Amino acid sequence: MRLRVDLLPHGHYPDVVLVIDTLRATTTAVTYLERGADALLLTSTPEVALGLKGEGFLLGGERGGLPIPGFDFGNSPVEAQPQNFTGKTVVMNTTNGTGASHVAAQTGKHVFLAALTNAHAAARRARAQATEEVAIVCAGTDERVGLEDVYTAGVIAEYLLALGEFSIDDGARIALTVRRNSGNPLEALSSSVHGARLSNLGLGEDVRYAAELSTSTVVPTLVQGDDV
Ligand code: 3SL
Ligand code: MG
Repeated sequence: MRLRVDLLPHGHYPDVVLVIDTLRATTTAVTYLERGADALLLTSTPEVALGLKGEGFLLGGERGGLPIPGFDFGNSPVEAQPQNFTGKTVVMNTTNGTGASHVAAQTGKHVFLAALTNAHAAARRARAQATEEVAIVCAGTDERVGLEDVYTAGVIAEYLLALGEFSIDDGARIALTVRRNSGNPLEALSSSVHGARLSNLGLGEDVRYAAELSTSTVVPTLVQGDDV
């Protein structure tokens, strides 16, 4: 079995893919489902999301970290946490996370969303489904590598290596090295460029929430349907 970590999304994924956007899209996605959402729809643009607004659909997303006009929610797990989304589909559009998911879904056989909050469960699901490769794909920010995503990839890689034999690529070695040398999750996320940017926007609570390790067993699964 191969374990591969892509520091940014690209390429062909033949088997299982775990998409990571720890700050904040995949962390928020886990929270929506934990809080009862029936499903998530990840759209290609905010306009597509706005076109779906109506009965049974709630819109969540951001640009520049801030809520998109016309959307019901930003991209904040702390905002989502006290809500009840039972009976609702949450339509998400974010700057990097939803796009990375679309890249993975083009070829991946089984595509899951992963974060620190569901790291253990995501690793177990990936190991159970994979027949040849687990690819961990970091969303990054504006096509630049994000420490928070690589750190999370390293955490999940550690869990996977404890679950079975893998041959690992250089991306996985880098992620494991980052995980071992960047302190605890909150230290790592807080010291990242995007973590600092969110804190400057007054969203430091989201960074703290996203740094909680394996608090959830929810693993969002991408189901490919009509192109949205
Ligand atoms: O880039 C994304 O998809 C977002 O998760 C970024 S933010 O943390 O919501 O600003
Ligand atoms: Mg991000």
